[in-house]
Amino acid sequence: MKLDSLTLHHLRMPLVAPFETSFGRTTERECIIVAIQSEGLTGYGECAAERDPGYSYETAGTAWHVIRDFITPQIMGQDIRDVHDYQRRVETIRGHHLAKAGVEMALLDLRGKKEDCSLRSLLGGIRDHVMVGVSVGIQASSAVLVKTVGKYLEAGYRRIKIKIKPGRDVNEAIAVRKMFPEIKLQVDANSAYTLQTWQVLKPLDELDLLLIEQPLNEDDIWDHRILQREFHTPICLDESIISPRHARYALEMEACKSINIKAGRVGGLSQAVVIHDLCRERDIPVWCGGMLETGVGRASNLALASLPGFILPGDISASDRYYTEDITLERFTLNPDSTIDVPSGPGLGIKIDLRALKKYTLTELRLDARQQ
Ligand code: OSB
Ligand code: MG
Repeated sequence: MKLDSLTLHHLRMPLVAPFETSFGRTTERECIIVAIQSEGLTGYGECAAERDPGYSYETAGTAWHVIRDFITPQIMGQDIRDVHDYQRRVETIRGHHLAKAGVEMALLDLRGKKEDCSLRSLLGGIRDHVMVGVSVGIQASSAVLVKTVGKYLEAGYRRIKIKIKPGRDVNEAIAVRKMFPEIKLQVDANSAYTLQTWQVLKPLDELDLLLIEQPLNEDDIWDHRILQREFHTPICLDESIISPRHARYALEMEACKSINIKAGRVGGLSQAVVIHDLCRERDIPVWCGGMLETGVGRASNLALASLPGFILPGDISASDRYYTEDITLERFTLNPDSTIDVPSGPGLGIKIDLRALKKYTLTELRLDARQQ
């Protein structure tokens, strides 16, 4: 596949409601959309790096720099055979997984379009619709949280995740569990606790939660092992798993009983599939995480979640949970059984709304093969 040019779009899109986690509050989401042109076709990818280095050290700014100055020169004007070829070329760039993943997604969309094959098939997906849930940010009070959760349940979501942080944890979870005794419920701390402060979370173990996501720091895989021994509830790792190697470490250490797989965090869909396979061999259930993606990243998440090992509901909600206007012509909707259909068209199976893309683009940069 000979690559002719690559265009970067730095986007800022208003969320339907602010999204608050232990690391901050987002009202307008930023990301980088990557468009790769090759032999008359265009492949799109979404780099989920946010404005601030809260969830990850990467930001939209660092991703722009790394894609423009380091990734693009490795691939532009070149014949890229497949994702393994791509991964080999970017191997010398340390870290910056969100940046690498955004470009890989565009390459896979291109390949699917060239071969008239859906991303789902390219990845080895087996489902045409996937179980989903909703990730609810920290609300003004536990009463507001209970109301917000009720609204999502009414909309048809059958799995709820609530964000927690010190001072806003056990009480929130108890309030939701009391009002909705039967629902599938889980919590996500986004690294807000330590081995010194985790004890306050102990009552969570009595709430019949599906899992407790990333209570400790990104580089605390060993400490998560210590914590998992204190809880019956499965610990699930998100931030800590940045590669197939880290997944293996966590599983060998018994630091968790589940992994939230995000293609961005692990350097691309190809790496996400490797982690999926590793977990499947060991009967470790995985699920697909989200990062408030546009329709581009959402299509990719749906394709990934269609692999057989994704047996827990993913953080992939309907488009209207995030944006009143999206950059894809398709809008993803929730089916009555709390599933969303996996796109079946070539590549990501979506069409870009070029007018909306332009509307939300802060900066655009085209890099041609000749300039490299
Ligand atoms: O920790 O899973 C997370 C959003 C941004 C960054 C990190 C996380 C999240 C979410 C939202 O929980 C998931 C979604 O609905 O996209
Ligand atoms: Mg998380």
